[in-house]
Amino acid sequence: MWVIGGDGDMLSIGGNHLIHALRRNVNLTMLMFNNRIYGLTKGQYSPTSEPGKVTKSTPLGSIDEPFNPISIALGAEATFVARTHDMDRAHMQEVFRRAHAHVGASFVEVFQNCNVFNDATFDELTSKDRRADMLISLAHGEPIRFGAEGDKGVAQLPDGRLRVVSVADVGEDALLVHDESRDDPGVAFALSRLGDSAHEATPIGVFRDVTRPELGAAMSAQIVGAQESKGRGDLAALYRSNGTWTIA
Ligand SMILES: Cc1ncc(C[n+]2csc(CCOP(=O)(O)OP(=O)(O)O)c2C)c(N)n1
Ligand SMILES: [Mg+2]
Repeated sequence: MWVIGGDGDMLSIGGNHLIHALRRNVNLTMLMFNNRIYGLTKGQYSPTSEPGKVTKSTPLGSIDEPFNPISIALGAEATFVARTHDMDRAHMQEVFRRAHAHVGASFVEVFQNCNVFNDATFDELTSKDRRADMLISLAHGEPIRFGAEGDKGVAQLPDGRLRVVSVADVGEDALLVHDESRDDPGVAFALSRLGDSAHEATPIGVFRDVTRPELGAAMSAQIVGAQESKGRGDLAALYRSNGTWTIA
């Protein structure tokens, strides 16, 4: 089952449902189209609008700290977390295909332009001429490297933070090797904090892909187990069991 929503729907209006669907690993493929605005209702600020954003509901500029959707998903114990963007159909298809193949909850943030109410919000990252230098494409098992000439990369500092580096300065061996399957979400979280604005190099691709029992299967197994050990339930007997009272 696919769940398609916006940044407003999934992080604000239905934010509670998103985090618990992720935590419980419900078998849903969730695509969150992030245009950093409430588009359908004609241009109010959203949980991903940048500080200072002037909209119809923030005429003096937003004073809210925005959410980072990938950080939220990782913090909510999501088992599959990825990001793609609307200017690269091949990348989008591949990420959607992998999200759908994942068993359990998968969350995909899609950077999406809203040409009516928030035009060009991701242009610095996704436009054809900027993409190579501004999007850090994550590939499992490979050193994280990007730039038109492959001259930039991501390295981990001794204190755990990640930093964009020049490969010529640090050498290829110093680059972080991407591993989607790390049990600990710490490195994926640090990756989600890289480029935490639309003006800095920003990772795209799969941040995390791990296996955990999916809610529906786990619940079915529990019911089958209960039936095997206790026999079929008797609803009428349950109604008349101890916890009932007669109100005079
Ligand atoms: C519970 C609830 N509150 C408010 C609305 C009204 N509403 C419909 S769409 C929307 C904003 C959606 O913004 P977003 O999810 O970012 O989607 P976009 O239109 O930008 O793609 C709102 C507030 C609603 N449909 N349901
Ligand atoms: Mg929106």
